[in-house]
Amino acid sequence: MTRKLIAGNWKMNGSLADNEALLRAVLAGLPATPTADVAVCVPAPYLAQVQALCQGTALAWGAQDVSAHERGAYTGEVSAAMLRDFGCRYVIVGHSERRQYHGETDEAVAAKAQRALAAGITPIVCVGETEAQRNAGQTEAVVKRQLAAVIHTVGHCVSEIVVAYEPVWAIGTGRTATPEQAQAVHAVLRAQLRAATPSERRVRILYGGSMNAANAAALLAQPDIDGGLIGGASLKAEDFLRIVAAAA
Ligand code: 3PY
Repeated sequence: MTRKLIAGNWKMNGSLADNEALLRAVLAGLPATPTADVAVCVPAPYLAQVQALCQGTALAWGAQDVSAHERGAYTGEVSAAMLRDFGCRYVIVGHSERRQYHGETDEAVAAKAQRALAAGITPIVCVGETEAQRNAGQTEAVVKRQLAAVIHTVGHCVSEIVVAYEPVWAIGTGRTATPEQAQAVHAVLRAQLRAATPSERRVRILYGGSMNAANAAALLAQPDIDGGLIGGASLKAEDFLRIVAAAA
């Protein structure tokens, strides 16, 4: 069985004081050898702080975006090499908030995933349909198109990525896909990965979209759900730790 991954997505939240309190509480509650991989993806300015607090612990860390470019005149961008300098193991790419508010295309997301892989960082590639697309019966076509762009760009390295299925209608709304709805999409993604690589079982497919301490166990019990990308609940140590415990 694939080792599950529970990754927090702090989004644009935190302060030096709040981060320290949160991380100390998470680290205090985390077993020395957790049965799942655990990570937090934090705003870039706090990477040095998170690295200092988490180095040598069971808590890995990462970022929430990366530039598609290697270096140069790209004001405001953060490169994969910079993330590596700060010990990032993961970076989220293609979160729907970036696709929606920053116009990120499937191709741009794929280029970011490739940059991360080239720097030895695991991209957590987000895919997911809007409510209108679900209602129009397009869920499968949308997530397959989004993942296909990444597979096409990264080739055999697809076995090194993590995929996160995040239905857009379940992000920041408090609504969650039912375990059956999520599993159905995860099975589609699994089949697509199987066709792309013989190492498809190495690819973890996380569920994201209002996963919380109350619904985590049922979602994580599904055969093709290999972990969670956790939004709001990752900002409360107790809730985050309960989700980690549910991934055992
Ligand atoms: C959410 O849970 O709302 C997320 O967007 C996780 O990435």
